[in-house]
Amino acid sequence: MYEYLSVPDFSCPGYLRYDIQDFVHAVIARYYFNLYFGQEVQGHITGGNIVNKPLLIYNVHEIIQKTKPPGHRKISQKEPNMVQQIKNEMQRLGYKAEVIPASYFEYIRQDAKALSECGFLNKYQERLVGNVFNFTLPDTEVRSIIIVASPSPSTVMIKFYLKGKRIPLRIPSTYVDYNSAPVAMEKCLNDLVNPAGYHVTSAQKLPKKWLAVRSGLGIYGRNNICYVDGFGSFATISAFYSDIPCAEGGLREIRQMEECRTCKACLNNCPTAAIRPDRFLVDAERCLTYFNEADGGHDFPEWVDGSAHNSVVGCTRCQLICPVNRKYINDRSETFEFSEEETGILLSGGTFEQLPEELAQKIDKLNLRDYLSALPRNLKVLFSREDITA
Ligand code: B12
Ligand code: SF4
Ligand code: SF4
Repeated sequence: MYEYLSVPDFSCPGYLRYDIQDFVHAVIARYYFNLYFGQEVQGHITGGNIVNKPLLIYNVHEIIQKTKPPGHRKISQKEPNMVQQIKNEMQRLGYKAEVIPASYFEYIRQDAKALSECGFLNKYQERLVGNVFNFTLPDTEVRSIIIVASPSPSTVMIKFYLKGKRIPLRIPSTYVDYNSAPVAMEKCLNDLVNPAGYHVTSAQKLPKKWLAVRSGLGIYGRNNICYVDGFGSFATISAFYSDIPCAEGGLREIRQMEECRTCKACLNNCPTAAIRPDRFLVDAERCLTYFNEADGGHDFPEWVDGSAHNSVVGCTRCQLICPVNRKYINDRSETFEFSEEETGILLSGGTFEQLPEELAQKIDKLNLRDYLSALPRNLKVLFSREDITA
């Protein structure tokens, strides 16, 4: 029986009998099995009965020809001192960090290529992987990539006042610190490494969740979100280029949490069926967040039920229901309020420059500036659930 996570030692990959015989091949095959077919295929890989074997073998061989991933070895303990100092300092500040050598960038690039060729990406994801991410290293000297996870409150509460009613609404984890966390971390890192002559710069255009999982910082949940020990999925992930030397070690395989084997809570609680039972990759074009982060020129599709909406922007359904997250629920106690007048201004859809100063400050503190044009549409649908027509 093929066990995705419980094979304790990959040096005994008896579960793959075909052309895949050695350690490295088995590790890659395991990864691509899951990439292409999702974990539902596990039960089919008994007695050599591989679903769509030709496709798998073809892909595995093609990938082996092009890359020789370093496999699933623990990152070397003999890392240069600075790398260890970074990890220690981040830990001291309540964050978690991993550092991978820039030479591994090629494997990340290959992952991206394999992913875009797997045939399961929708147009949006194809655009992300093909055009939005930038897999070209900057011209400055880059020797390593630092990936940092910082805890984020599970939700932030906002109270809106409208037509004499008080309407409490949520903002999900990671929105309020999406921009501020990388800036704060870049500063901390530079304060630490600059005296030794090293530099750190933000790497916004890298696939951060992916780097977090491949570097060993986190692990996927069925909801496609990255879980970090000590934070659950309530973690903002930031990535940085640096000129700090980093020992070669191992990239981790793409893994899913043990807990997901016997749980489908996120799948069942997803209001738009974006989490699919037949494969791992989330259907991003069905995710509520995809619709409510879009600017106000886009209406919600008719098939999205009114009861699906739950947050000012984004969605909390697949995270708040997760049993692994239970012990990390730490909604931010500070509550933000928007008066009747301020709520009215937000509903009218003005630009940031048109906002009164106090309102502009609140919007910035909540990091909602990028979503200003989305707010009238999002708030109207949420208010209508309270029987208030905005
Ligand atoms: C584009 C984007 C979106 C899009 C598309 C999401 C998507 N899944 O593609 C939309 C708008 C829908 C979105 C929604 C959300 N997002 Co978003 N998003 C991003 C962004 C910019 C890129 C994500 C990406 O790489 N997509 C491409 C797909 C192909 O990558 P992937 O999902 O990792 O795919 C991998 C897995 O599917 C895996 N895989 C495939 N098969 C299998 C099989 C098995 C068994 C396993 C284990 C793995 C596996 O392989 C793929 C490649 O490695 C990142 C920031 C960044 N620069 O990285 C934030 C980011 C991923 N988002 C984030 C968050 C918080 C969210 C939301 C929770 C927001 C919310 N509350 O509403 C939702 C969650 C939706 C969900 N369930 O995934 C955080 C995640 C933090 C974390 N702890 O993981 C990030 C990292 C932002 C940040 N800096 O913190 N997001
Ligand atoms: S809700 Fe269940 S299946 Fe979904 S990520 Fe959490 S443990 Fe995994
Ligand atoms: S964020 Fe909401 S819509 Fe998107 S996958 Fe999670 S539960 Fe589904």
